[in-house]
Amino acid sequence: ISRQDAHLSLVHLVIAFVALFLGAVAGLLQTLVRSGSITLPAGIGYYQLLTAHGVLLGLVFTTFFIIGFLIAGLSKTTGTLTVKARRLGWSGFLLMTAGTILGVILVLLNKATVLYTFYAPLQASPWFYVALTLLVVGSWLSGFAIFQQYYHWKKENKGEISPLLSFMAVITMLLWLIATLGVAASVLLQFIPWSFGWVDTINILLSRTLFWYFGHPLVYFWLLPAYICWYVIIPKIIGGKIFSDALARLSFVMFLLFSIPVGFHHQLLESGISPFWKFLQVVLTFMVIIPSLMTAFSLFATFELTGRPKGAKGLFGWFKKLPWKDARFFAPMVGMLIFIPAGAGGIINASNQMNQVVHNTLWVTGHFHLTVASSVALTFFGISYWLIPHLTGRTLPKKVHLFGNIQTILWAIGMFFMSGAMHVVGLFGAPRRTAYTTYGDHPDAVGWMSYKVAMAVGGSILFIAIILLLGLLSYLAFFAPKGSEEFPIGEAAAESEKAPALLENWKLWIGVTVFLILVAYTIPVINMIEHAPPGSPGFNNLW
Ligand code: HAS
Repeated sequence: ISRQDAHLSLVHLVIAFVALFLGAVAGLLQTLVRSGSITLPAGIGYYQLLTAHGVLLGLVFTTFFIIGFLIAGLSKTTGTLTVKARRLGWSGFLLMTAGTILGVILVLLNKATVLYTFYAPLQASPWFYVALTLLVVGSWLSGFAIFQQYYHWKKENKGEISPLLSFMAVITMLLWLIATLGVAASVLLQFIPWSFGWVDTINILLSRTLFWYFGHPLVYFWLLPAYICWYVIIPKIIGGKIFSDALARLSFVMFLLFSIPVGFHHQLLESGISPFWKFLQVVLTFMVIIPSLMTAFSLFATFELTGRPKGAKGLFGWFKKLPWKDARFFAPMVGMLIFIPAGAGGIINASNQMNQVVHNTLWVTGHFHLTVASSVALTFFGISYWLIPHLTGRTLPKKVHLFGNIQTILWAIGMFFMSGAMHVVGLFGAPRRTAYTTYGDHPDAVGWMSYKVAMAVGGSILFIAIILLLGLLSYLAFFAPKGSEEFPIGEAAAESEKAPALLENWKLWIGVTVFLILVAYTIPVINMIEHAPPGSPGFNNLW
């Protein structure tokens, strides 16, 4: 891609990996504290570290990586960015970076120890909410950059179906834009006036609802770029074709429709929301599982169709024909494999009765370390192995494949111990988000301790894996041999049907999305406003 676009993409990746490092340090320390292995010096708090870990990895690493990757992908598939798109991209980057720096400083100063969900009545410094606003508004500008470039391509190529990657990038950013409206409303209308002291109280139920209106699609904002890699990049790397362009687009459209009106599945144990609306949103949650099942089907089909011409026989003969030594493939593939149990865990969470058992336990923490911190993160690492040298004008040497694969294996082992222990001890009732405690030596809590130690061991292995990753990426950015590394983009199989233009009818899909959101949220939100219990004055002195 052009130097200017490479530069824009690269600056996003730099911030992403700095955040990954800082977030990993906070993660390592908090797991060691929690298991009772260390005590923190200098008045640093467990929840302060947990906030830094969640914000830096869940919000900063992901958002910057995703936008950097999508910008590069768009430049590759639709041509060099227009001046307007590039300007929007840079403005977005600068605002997001300013918000991130301000937010991280406040977390480090212990002025925003509210965890990444910033639930009221926990109250942060008002400037933390201002920082969040900058981050979100900045990301909107980046989204507009992507829309602008896509629109430009469509204008230049009237009547043609857009390149698959650019279509997927538009859906990802559209999803983000619609979802962040919830968090923007909550921050601007509730948190900022309340934390500056302009109003005395806050409607807690409404703020949590607006958070989860955003919080669930947030997880698909993380997932879709990984799916872009699985659908578009992986087929090229394994020497195959995309099974069906139309199926891939349809699954993305379904994510747009069904990933937003489902936030109540995070609030199944929240009083104040009537069971009918929870039921409706659980039904919609089961709808959003379908595009993932379609994705699994499509991936198996791609693997099999690629293996057959290479002589693969029998039901699983294709397995041996996959390029297991290629780090660009291996990391995302392990991510895919992990997504099978991770997705099953999500289906358990979404089932109302089972949610009563797992909600607010370490099981949920285990779930999201398999989904976002394994399937998504490993895919992002796999992308970085070729994207970084592509952007810096270098190549990916053979030995890096080997070390990259060691990195992936270390990650899988670390996660097996950490997330496995979280899942099991969660079923025994161990709550999430608690500092080291034995609850007055209660036998149950004492019984959880060995699992917490296993979590710390897994966390330490993950930390070593991060150091290895950052070493490899620095090598690729600064020291690898000069040259040009391929930006792999797959093509649809010749036998597959062309995607119908209907899939690019944005008015239709945005219309249906808005309709579903209104159905799922209007009455419950009116109820929350009308029957609001006395608001909370807020609590900022907990730690
Ligand atoms: Fe989740 C909580 C339900 C997916 C992330 N989730 C969370 C939280 C996070 C998170 C961060 O219903 C905690 C939030 C907090 O702080 O409180 N989740 C689901 C469901 C899915 C799901 C139904 N979650 C994700 C993804 C995430 C993520 C993806 C991040 C990226 N989740 C919940 C619920 C809760 C929840 C409740 C609230 C719990 C509570 O009470 O607090 C589904 O989307 C999952 C569908 C996935 C599948 C798997 C398809 C498999 C594929 C791979 C195929 C593999 C191949 C390789 C082809 C059905 C596509 C084969 C190769 C060979 C060689 C064999």
